[in-house]
Amino acid sequence: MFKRILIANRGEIAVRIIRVCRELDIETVAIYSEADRHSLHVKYADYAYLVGPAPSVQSYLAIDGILEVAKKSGAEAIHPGYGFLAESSEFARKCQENGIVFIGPSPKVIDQMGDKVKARALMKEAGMPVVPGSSILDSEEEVAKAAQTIGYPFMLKAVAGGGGKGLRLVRSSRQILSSYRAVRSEAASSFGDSRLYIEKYLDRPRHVEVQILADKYGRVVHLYDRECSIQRRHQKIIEECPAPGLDHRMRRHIGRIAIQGARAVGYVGAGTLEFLLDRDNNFYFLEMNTRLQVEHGVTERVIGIDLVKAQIEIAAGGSLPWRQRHISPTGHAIECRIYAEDPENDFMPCPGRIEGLRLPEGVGVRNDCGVYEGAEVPIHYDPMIAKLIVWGENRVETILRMRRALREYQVRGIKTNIPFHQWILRHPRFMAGDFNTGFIDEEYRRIGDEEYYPHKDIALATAAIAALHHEQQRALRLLEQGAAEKSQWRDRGRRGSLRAVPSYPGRSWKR
Ligand code: MV4
Repeated sequence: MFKRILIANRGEIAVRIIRVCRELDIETVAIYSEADRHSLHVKYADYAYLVGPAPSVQSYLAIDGILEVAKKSGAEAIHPGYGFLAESSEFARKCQENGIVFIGPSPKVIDQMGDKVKARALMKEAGMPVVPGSSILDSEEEVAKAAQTIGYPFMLKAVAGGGGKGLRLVRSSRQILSSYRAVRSEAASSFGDSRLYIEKYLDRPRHVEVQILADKYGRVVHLYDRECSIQRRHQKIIEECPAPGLDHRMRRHIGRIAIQGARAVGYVGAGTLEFLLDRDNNFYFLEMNTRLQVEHGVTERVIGIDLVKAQIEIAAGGSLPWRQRHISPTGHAIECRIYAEDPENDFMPCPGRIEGLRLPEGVGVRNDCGVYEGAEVPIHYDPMIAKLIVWGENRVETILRMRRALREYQVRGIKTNIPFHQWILRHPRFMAGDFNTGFIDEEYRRIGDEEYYPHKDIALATAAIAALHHEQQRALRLLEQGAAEKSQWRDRGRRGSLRAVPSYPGRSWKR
């Protein structure tokens, strides 16, 4: 096992990684920018090195400076966290060249999955369903020609894309030229790669992903699925494990398909395969993320496996100690990402000093928090300051518990999106599991409006609930009545009785 690891990241994820290193008796080396001198990850680590000024390009993205610190500090391995250099094949390659273990997959696999056309081709070959699409298109004429096969509307996408950049919906042939120019120049400036392709457009799909783990000896397991559709401008807000609305058969099927995909590319480490689900639950491979994800905690809670520990063990040459049959979901987990931003002012980032901070506690609650009372939230980085992860026996209990935890959450000095979470957790469509990637756009109006609280519209709530089975209807009626405050709550659902409804069957209580 490694004796010392450098964490090439900041905030809550750096703290998360440092914590598990402590448990494994591995020493930790933090890096920090001038804006992060007093940040939490610096206080938690055994050693800490200043790598540069506040802007990420000069600090958390400065590959050579970070490698220099790694060598100077005697770190044997680097954990990149998520964001920053986590999916930089150049960084992974340079780690290798300097005799330092990059905790993640090989540079080759990072490159292959970073090229969306290549990734699609490899996955299609491996038997995965992919959205009908084209190869690389070098001119607007080629786009027009490919559109004749794919049909309208279609998505024009950057080969190097991912996240929300380099992406355009094209509804008719008249839009081809302007879209082509826009996406091409955006791709060139954002990724330094202007290659494009097109895909058939799926209208407001759900975003479901599968977590996998693979060791160096060819063993691959899946850790079930997550629902990640609650997002705004490609920034995820709430994630759940497992995904509501998948029945057992489909859940197993998508997991097996994900393993097949990971095997096909010779994946090693923790990875995530993203899928789009259409209204009929047809699923299509979208892309593979070759890193630990922000939302890994919901999987950890429901599956009972520490993903960061697994990453470190795999990188150190360990073999996976589980077979697929040993891995099963228990109950339900939801994550609310806490952002320093103002939902009343178009979600503007709200950096500043945290004057007061009280985190929720109690049964089923996990806080992955990157800040403390008195800390400054810098403007230079992502506004996500913490994650609140809640577990319950089933989805309903988890929602009730999350509402309770959000009520306990107090942040003074800066604005946060906590009120926005409270609105989502009371929305009838959220409660019913009846949502997709269009949810926020469709439902969010303006905070302060009466309309902002559509859960007050009982007719809408009743309609959403009408589709559900009897026990679930009863549960959701309780939710409607604010059952959080009542103690006589029982989950009388029988195992298996909730298949194909927007809830995962937790273990039921004896009557
Ligand atoms: C799509 C799509 C519909 N059809 N592709 C957005 C981010 C990028 N990584 C892929 N994205 C999408 N690709 C086809 N063919 C809809 C989206 C999309 C989306 C995907 C996942 C999560 C949230 C999303 C929000 C809007 C659009």
